[in-house]
Amino acid sequence: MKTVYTCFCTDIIHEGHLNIIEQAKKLGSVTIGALSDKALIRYNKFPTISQEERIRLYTSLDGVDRVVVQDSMVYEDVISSLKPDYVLHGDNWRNGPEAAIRANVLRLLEEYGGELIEIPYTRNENVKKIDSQLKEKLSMPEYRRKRLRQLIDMCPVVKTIEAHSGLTGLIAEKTVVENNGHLDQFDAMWVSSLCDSTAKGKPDIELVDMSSRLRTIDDIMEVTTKPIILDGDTGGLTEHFIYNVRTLERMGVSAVIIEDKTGLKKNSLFGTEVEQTQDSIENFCEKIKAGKRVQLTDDFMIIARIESLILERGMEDALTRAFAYVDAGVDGIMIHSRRKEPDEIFEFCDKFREKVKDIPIVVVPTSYNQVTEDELSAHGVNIVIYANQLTRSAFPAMQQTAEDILRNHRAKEVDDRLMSIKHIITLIDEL
Ligand code: SPV
Ligand code: MG
Repeated sequence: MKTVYTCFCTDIIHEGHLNIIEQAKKLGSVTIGALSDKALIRYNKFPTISQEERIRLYTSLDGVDRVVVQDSMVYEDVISSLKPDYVLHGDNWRNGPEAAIRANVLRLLEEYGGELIEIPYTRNENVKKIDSQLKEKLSMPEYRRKRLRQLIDMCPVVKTIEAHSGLTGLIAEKTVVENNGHLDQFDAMWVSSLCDSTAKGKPDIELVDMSSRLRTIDDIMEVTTKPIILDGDTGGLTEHFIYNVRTLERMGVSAVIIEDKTGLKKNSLFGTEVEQTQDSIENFCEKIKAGKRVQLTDDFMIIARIESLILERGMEDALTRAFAYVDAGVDGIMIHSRRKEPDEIFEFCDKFREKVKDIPIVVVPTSYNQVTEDELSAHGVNIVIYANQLTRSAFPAMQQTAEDILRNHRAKEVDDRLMSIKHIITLIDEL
């Protein structure tokens, strides 16, 4: 009997999947690959049910003889171990980032005479509705909130990009690239105080108040499903912070990062060029404890950001604070630096990890931007935040366009660098 292989990456079975099984059955014995959690996350399809539940779901389907786990979007391992006569797939992977995966499957099959069979992708109202229901589920507060902790457990590094509007949220949500046959995407969003303030034309000094920050978060939440980490600045007065923790938790924000500064906060990238005051360890620990006390779920995270290296108070001070904040019950430590080299970040992480294994470390490699995610991960980092690059790339592009229109008294000269009208009107999903 011939063997047929097809890979599923879904939490809900609809008629499109049943059609694939129907066609597969006609060709031979059917093996379904259940894409692992790790691979699903990398592929921008965060699971809403566990890997075991997906395996049970696929096994229960009529016509399925066997279910195996496929641990990567690349079919290399599964094809070389199963050597199926046929691989079945919907024809929707011919274009876009998945085309490289398809090309690789064709190459693998050619090596031993296997065949790829493509079935027209089922597009109808029912399938569309199921897809959007899944997306809706992921955007609900109870799913979104816990997703950051799930990602920390499942990913070597949680790749986080800044978002400050619905539009930047969409970029964080939807950008997928193909890289050496693998697909890559961002895992989470950082609602930066710098970029949120800049987008409003205001300085980054806690001038944009919490109501306005919550409005930004809501705009982003409206159009995305990925988890949100809020840059909570200093957290403000403890008496206010506790109310904000409750609000953020209820909205479905996954984490707030508060920095150990007090008084008029200025952006850390100014370093010691401006006057900034670090909070005392005692006060800051009280703020952390108060926040943890009012939190209602186990999902939400309060992360302490240490400014000792920014303020040039030294490594010992940074580590002393880190251990004190851990003792106060914090869920993660962010260590910030504005050096050009990552050495002090590596040193901090290595020394912190000697003592504390299980508290996530967050970093923001803005000034030491040559460092790779792999290098940071090797030093025990869990979350990498690209904190302002979207804003910094958009601003010069917009400014140049404005200048060129003024110079030419018309818009023709800028046209070839603009997104097409056709593209911009399809950027936003219609309901
Ligand atoms: C932000 O993005 O607002 C931050 C990170 O706080 S930094 O600007 O590097 O201080
Ligand atoms: Mg900030």
